[in-house]
Amino acid sequence: MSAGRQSSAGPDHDVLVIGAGFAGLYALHRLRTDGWRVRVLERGDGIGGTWFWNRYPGARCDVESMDYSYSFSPELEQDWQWTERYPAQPEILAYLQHVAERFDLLRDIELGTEVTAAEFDDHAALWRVTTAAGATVTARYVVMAGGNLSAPRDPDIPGLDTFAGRVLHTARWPHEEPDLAGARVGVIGTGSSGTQAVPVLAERAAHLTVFQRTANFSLPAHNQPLDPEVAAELKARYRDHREQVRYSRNGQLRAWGERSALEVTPEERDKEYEARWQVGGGGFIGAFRDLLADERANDTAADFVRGKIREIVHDPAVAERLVPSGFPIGAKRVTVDTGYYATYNRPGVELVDVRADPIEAIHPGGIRTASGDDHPLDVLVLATGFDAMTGAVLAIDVRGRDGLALGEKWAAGPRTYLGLLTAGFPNLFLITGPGSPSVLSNMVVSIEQHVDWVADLLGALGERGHDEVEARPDAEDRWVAHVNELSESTLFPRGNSWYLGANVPGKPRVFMPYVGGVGTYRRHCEDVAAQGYPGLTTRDPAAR
Ligand code: N01
Repeated sequence: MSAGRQSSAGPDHDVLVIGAGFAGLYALHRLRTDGWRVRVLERGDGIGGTWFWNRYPGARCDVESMDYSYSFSPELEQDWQWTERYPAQPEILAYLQHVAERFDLLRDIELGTEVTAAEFDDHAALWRVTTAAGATVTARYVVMAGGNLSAPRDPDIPGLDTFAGRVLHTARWPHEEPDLAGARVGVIGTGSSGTQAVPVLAERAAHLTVFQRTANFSLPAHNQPLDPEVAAELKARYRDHREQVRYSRNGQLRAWGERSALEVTPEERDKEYEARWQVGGGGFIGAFRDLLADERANDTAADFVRGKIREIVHDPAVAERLVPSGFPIGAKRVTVDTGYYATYNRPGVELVDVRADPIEAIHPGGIRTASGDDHPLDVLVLATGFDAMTGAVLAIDVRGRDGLALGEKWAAGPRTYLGLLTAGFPNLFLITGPGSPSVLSNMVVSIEQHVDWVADLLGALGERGHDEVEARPDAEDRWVAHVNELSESTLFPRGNSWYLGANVPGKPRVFMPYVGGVGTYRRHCEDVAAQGYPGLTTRDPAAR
């Protein structure tokens, strides 16, 4: 379908896309194919978004490679050969580079261009976007494609800036790999990034100290080379597979258990858990239908993983420190690792429980804890996470109708319609925004769905001869209530997770992703479009 450009006069561009990761690249391709004049602004010096920045040792996706890839081009998906079951960061980045070259995207991307402000001009119905270099560009529409996990957080620990050695954040890892040979390395943080980095850092460093505040549940990836026969078999039915994935629960075809964990015998339960543990990956959490809904059911899965930790880790005292407690498995994102727990059996690897013995200060030579223990370090790795879901958008001073600041509108938590638009901010689209499945899904599947929905909406607007679109406040209120109601029926809000904003002091505690599932959500969005977008108001330029 070709919407065609709306006007050659007026704004500099029809659409400005902010971010050149998976979302921005596909947005550029799709919208440009539809005939719009599109420009992408990217703060990094290269494309790839998350996969440009997060190049720490061990960085790997926890979605299988043949699913963590675009589906929009049957030729692309046939031509590209993944080499491992779970793709490592360099391979994903190479894939995105290939996509950018293959679809001639680079000519419309401005690298090293950080957007600092975006203001809607009510009178002209266009966005005025300002960059850190002080340039201003205008566009009719803005697509926020900056990602859900792209505003890294440094820990608020006294003395961090006094450390004499090198400080590295997993999400700002240097392009030239640091030489850690002979170094005493400390890692703060044991979420997905820390859990992936620790086993590799342990191999490279002379001594590794891991500072753990919350023990997390981690599942083995069982990563392996991708069997060419398995890949060929999937490629033979890729189209059909992709269609099923689009209507699946989380953008991956997993076997979701239909039974309750409480209606089977303990032996049957453990057999199922063991089978899934051996397969590897996040599918473990789908073993029974109620693991994320019923605390007693959840306890059975949590206990199984606790047993595994005690089995793997030789020193019982270390094992006990690694055993998570106090929150349901899955309420904080489970991590998927390669040899994480076994790393603590290596000589020269130390685990410090900083909940029991909090970090008091970082000093030039290392880290001192409240008990007075001192940990001398040459390199400090921060795996301390992100201001998730809203951080990247709110880092930009976004002002909508009548100068309303997005930060002000979202002061008590993000409010969106479908996770795609927010009332008072016309012609602004959020790709995988809060209130959509986003981080609870295979991001590539959700990104393609959002970009296609926005592109179809712009096409429909063009057909109406309109060039302004905005979420209706009543539709937004209903959507926010629906998203909240769904999350309250699960165990998700019981973890102090970044899903809730709990990792950022002062951030409102609102469970941000939509938990109803990718397929259900997609059908809802399709219905909205089929009904002519009843939750949106559109405007005719002649009325201005
Ligand atoms: O960040 P996190 P992440 N003192 O927020 C600790 C995706 N991802 O970068 O739990 C001491 O999960 C903090 O402790 P606590 C994935 O969605 C995917 O690891 O707050 N510790 C926690 O242990 C993931 O969930 C992949 O008590 C401090 C850690 O730092 C998301 O990104 C790979 C502290 C932060 O963990 C974020 O993961 C990587 C302090 N002051 C990331 N401040 C894959 O696809 C924070 N912490 C596999």
